[in-house]
Amino acid sequence: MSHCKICTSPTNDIITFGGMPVANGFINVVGQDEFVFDLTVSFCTHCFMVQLKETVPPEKMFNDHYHFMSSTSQGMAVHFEGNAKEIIDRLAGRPDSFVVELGCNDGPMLKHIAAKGIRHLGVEPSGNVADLAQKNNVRVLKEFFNQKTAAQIVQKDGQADVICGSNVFCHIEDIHSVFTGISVLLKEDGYVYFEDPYLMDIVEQSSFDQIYDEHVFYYSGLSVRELAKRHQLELVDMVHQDVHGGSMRYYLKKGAGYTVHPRVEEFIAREKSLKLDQPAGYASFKDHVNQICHQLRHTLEEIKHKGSRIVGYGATSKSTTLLNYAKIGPALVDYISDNTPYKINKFTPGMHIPIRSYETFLEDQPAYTLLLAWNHRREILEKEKEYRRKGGKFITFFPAVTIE
Ligand code: DWN
Repeated sequence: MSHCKICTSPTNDIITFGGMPVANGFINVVGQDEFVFDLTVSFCTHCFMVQLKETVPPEKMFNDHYHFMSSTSQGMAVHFEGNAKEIIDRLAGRPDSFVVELGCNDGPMLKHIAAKGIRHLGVEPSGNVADLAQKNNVRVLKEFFNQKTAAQIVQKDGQADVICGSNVFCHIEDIHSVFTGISVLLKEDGYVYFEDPYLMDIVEQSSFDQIYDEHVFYYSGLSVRELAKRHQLELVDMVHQDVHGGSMRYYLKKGAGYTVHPRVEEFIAREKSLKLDQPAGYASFKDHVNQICHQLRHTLEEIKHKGSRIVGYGATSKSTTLLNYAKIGPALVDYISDNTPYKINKFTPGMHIPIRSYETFLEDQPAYTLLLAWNHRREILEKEKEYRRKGGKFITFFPAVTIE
């Protein structure tokens, strides 16, 4: 029996994927040692948090060889610029404001804050991406964020008007230390926002590839409201984001008694109508996941049987779960094209599919392309109009396998 990382109550398992390598553990040579852990997701009936049962030490995931760069997607660049604009608008009229972003990656959001001359700090433990942020004129502290780092920041820069994080809060197992840090760092009238993949989207689409080592928590309005209360914060708004397969942005303020936007109750009511506050809401998830894996393997095998070639598009972190659980390797997918220089000529964790440059894909024009970066579907289909015009087809798989 395992216990909730938030409230220590016993948890119920939702699905087990078995032994899984770390999602960004791309290897240089096949045969190289790979760290494997048991990937299981569980649910706490007491505080409603969906979470990984076994976790990987943060240093094994976020280090000087982190493979994911936020700026690889044009769509996300636009999204982060929008986030920066919202902060700039909200801070208008507040003198000498200070913005802190946790996990700023290579700086796609903070570079816009920096360009406006607003005081800011990115807290980023992955040294290689932090260096890139600095090249974008972003001020960075290369550390994990917690109470101690928060106190250091306050001593040097004072308290923050805004503390934010995109695709970061769900990565941190010791989330209590982050919230304790927030209570130290945030001004009384400041606000926090964070956005992460939304549990309701994951359950509704069965998008199980969002489940991997880096994603320790799968947040909902139900769980965030409880977590916030424990740290004397109030969930005051929720805004759905059409990125990364469906994300939710949560806004929190210090204390209680604020006017809470009616959207919060509406989202929580929808979550309850799907029974995400009880084990019944997760009962069919495993069957849906297994159906998708079966259908996808069958589709790929049929295509290969007919003599066509398949390549992958986007060596995503999330595809580690899909490829390993559905047992999709180089016998089905020749290679995966990716635009991250750091990933080229490496092999995917566990299934060892080679990664090739985008130029390879363009020259190759394979008949079928498995869209592993399905969360960037709109952007990629737009970019690959010519490939499709010439007859190339994309295969997607959530909520069901589709060829388009
Ligand atoms: O939370 C996380 C999310 C936000 O980012 C992290 N834990 C790690 C990472 O997850 P991911 O690797 O699954 O994210 P993406 O954004 O789905 O990765 C897209 C991959 O596809 C990148 O390697 C870049 C590549 N790509 C490409 O080759 N051509 C992406 C686009 C849009 C393209 O046109």
